[in-house]
Amino acid sequence: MEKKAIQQTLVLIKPDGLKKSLTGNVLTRLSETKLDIVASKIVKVSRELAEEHYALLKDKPFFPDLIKYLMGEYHKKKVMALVYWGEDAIDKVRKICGATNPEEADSTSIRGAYGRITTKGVYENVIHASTNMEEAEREIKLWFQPDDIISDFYSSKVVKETVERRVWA
Ligand code: IDP
Ligand code: MG
Repeated sequence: MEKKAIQQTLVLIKPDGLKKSLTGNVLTRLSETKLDIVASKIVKVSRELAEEHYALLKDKPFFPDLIKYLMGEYHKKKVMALVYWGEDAIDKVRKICGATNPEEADSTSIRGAYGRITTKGVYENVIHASTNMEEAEREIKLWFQPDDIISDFYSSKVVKETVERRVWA
């Protein structure tokens, strides 16, 4: 049998998922994959981050609404970001997510079970998952810094910086 690749993939539980209290359900579904979670955090998504994340879709007619959706303007201003790691991670996670259009997604998939299309035509489909290894690398590096991830799959370096940052008072 062909050897399956060890991969990492970015998962986002989108603002509709958080608003509808679906975090537990989504994580339970994803746990069926037996993949490892190697990073996770709650993020307040800026316009820059949303636009960078969906940069490949910037010419689509639904892009402005998609950015507002990811920023949480229709739900809650937060997203849960995770990195899953393991054998065939990208396809395993995409399969449980289901098709992009929640009306077409298999009803046993996360998007089929919990997604909807709004009257404005936005696909509120609860979850994002990377489509291929290049996209996964770009997206993981966009959402996480090296020290946020407990596994070293991308090379990193140490730099000395004097930047202002917030610390506990
Ligand atoms: P994916 O999330 O299944 O990878 P993409 O084509 O990368 O699908 O689209 C990113 C997101 O943009 C989708 O998850 C969905 O929220 C939204 N989207 C994609 N296609 C449409 C569309 O035709 N109308 C409205 N929203 C869309
Ligand atoms: Mg995509």
